[in-house]
Amino acid sequence: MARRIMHIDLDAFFVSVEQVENPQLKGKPVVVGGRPQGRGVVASASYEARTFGLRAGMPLTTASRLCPQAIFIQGSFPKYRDASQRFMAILADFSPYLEPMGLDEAYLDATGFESIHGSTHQMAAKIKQRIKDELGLTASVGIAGGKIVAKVASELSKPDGLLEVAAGEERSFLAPLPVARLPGIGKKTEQKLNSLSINTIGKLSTMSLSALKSHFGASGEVLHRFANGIDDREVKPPAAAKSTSRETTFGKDTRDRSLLKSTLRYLGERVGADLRQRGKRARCITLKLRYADFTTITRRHTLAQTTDSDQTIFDTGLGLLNKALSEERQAVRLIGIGVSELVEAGKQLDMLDTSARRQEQLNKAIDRIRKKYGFTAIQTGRTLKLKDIFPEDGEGYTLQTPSLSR
Ligand code: TTP
Ligand code: MG
Repeated sequence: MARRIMHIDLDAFFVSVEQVENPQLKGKPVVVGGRPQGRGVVASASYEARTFGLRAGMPLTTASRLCPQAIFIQGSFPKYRDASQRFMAILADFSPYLEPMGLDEAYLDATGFESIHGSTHQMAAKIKQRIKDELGLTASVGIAGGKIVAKVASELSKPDGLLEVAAGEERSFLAPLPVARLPGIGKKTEQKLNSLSINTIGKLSTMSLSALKSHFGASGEVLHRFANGIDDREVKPPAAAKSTSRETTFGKDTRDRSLLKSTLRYLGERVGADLRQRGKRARCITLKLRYADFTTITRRHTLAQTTDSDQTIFDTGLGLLNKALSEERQAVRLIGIGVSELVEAGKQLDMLDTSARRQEQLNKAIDRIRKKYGFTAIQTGRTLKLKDIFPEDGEGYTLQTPSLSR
């Protein structure tokens, strides 16, 4: 049976959630990302804002210059996470073969579901209707024989679109489109292709495999398949995350060690809470720093024993931070901490080690209080310092990029 793969992506997701909450924002140029003079970037722009050239990833200062009348919203991650969960739950009602990609998009394998809904097209229309009725959001859906063409189709149909590419028509559907439309082709690859006078996907599909490999190495083969509309990748339920991390950009580049430490402590506690909630322990701790000139470094440390303790995450991160700062004189723009090499928590704790046991009990008690009263209800002396710097919203501090603070 020919495969029918759907790609579903919500339109202007963060902005649309804000518009549902506050209908006065509908039909206007709206940006979620932060204050217009802030240092962040546009996370999401309404389609009205896009007519002024605004795009995700654009510095907010540029956005406000191009469109001074735009309404800038800080946003709030928990709200988008909730909407995302409700969106995914609707999709799961239609097919168990579901692969979420980030918050607002997913692939769904609809092969064999035609008879239930009349056609795959009608199934997609029903999905869109439920998203509209229950969330007040519009989605765009692409349908094709494989993931890559389904995704190109949904993007092409935006906003509020529905585009089906008939079986066998994948290659001719892609042919007239510019190469940049093919997912995976970034600015660099696009420029290189254009310099070879390859401007359309059709032209790309006629390039020989050996020529593509000589220009792009191993990814040349993938380019060749995708340009020809060939994509056998299955729709797979997501594997459990293999790592977790938190990071933030400072309002001003800083050399203040005590601020760096406090922020590291706070981010480390969020990572620790995340680990414990998922019943995991980690063996590897990674510190990330971005300096004023945008140079970014990561430093990792592998522990002798796995951990889920805030104290160990912080102590290890602090060791890495002190070492990094002794090697570099520049001010710090961004700091982050993460854990990886995760294992099931189980009973790996060395029970002879009473200090480890005490730490575990302490972390559990803290998690319980936070669950009930919010993350900042209980704090170490170190993170209290952040009170003067970052706003709180009950769920925790709102760091530099509010729409992504979690
Ligand atoms: P997208 O689906 O790429 O963008 P979108 O939903 O805002 O707009 P479109 O109609 O084109 O799909 O990303 C989904 C959300 O992810 C977006 O609303 C905000 C967030 N996001 C960022 O935070 N930073 C980014 O650079 C991008 C691209 C998205
Ligand atoms: Mg989207």
